[in-house]
Amino acid sequence: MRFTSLAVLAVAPLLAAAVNITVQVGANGLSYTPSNFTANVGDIVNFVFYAKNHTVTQSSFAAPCTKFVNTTTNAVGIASGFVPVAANTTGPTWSIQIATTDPLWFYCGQTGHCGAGMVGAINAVESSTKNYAAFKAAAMATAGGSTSAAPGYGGGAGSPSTTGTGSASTPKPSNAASSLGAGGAAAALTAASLFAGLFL
Ligand SMILES: *[C@@H]1O[C@H](CO)[C@@H](O)[C@H](O)[C@H]1NC(C)=O
Ligand SMILES: *[C@@H]1O[C@H](CO)[C@@H](O)[C@H](O)[C@H]1NC(C)=O
Ligand SMILES: *[C@@H]1O[C@H](CO)[C@@H](O)[C@H](O)[C@H]1NC(C)=O
Ligand SMILES: *[C@@H]1O[C@H](CO)[C@@H](O)[C@H](O)[C@H]1NC(C)=O
Ligand SMILES: *[C@@H]1O[C@H](CO)[C@@H](O)[C@H](O)[C@H]1NC(C)=O
Ligand SMILES: [Cu+2]
Repeated sequence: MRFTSLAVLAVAPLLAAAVNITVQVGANGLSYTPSNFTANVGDIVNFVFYAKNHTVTQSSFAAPCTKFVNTTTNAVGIASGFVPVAANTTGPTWSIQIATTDPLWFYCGQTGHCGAGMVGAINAVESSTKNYAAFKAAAMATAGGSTSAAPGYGGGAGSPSTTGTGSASTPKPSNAASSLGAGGAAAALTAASLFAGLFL
């Protein structure tokens, strides 16, 4: 019994309390602020959208400006869809919950923004060749991010800035992170509730 108690005590400090992390989208030009940070499993990342018409779309290190799709499972990455926000105003918040500490790469799907360096990474490993600086450099080496205009899922009816309604055909997010909620349409609806709450 004593052993069991000690084991629990030894593990407990590893279970850091989940925290909220705020990322400003487009508050400082074509960039995320912060754009390169760590997060623990369970943490919530709140993306606050600023003026213009940006996205947060998951990609991969290999293809920084292309929407991530797992070719084995067909699961797609996280994607906010386009979020138009009027000049000098602050738009809605879109949230994800971190599900693993694997690196999560993302970019803005608006034409030209990824190629201008509007990318971000969560839990990129600095000592790896696949670090944030290398990712951003690769993004900026793409042809102006021109392959990136397609919105991720949620870009249409799921856009948080308009109706906020989830699409029934919303694909399941990859396991790197999840929109708040259980995934799939349920996640979209949960996100919709969050957005509705912010607007009303
Ligand atoms: C953390 O973010 C979630 C989702 O945006 C929000 O519901 C919650 O109130 C936030 N918690 C704190 C302590 O700010
Ligand atoms: C695709 O999904 C499978 C099954 O969940 C997983 O093992 C694999 O690592 C995923 N591939 C990528 C590139 O994330
Ligand atoms: C936001 O950008 C997308 C992609 O360029 C475009 O289809 C959409 O009409 C834009 N929304 C607004 C309100 O400008
Ligand atoms: C936004 O604010 C800037 C600086 O205060 C101002 O020059 C600009 O006219 C404003 N734009 C709009 C659309 O209100
Ligand atoms: C990215 O963040 C890591 C810490 O998480 C830091 O060591 C590294 O210098 C950052 N890289 C850039 C290019 O800002
Ligand atoms: Cu953008």
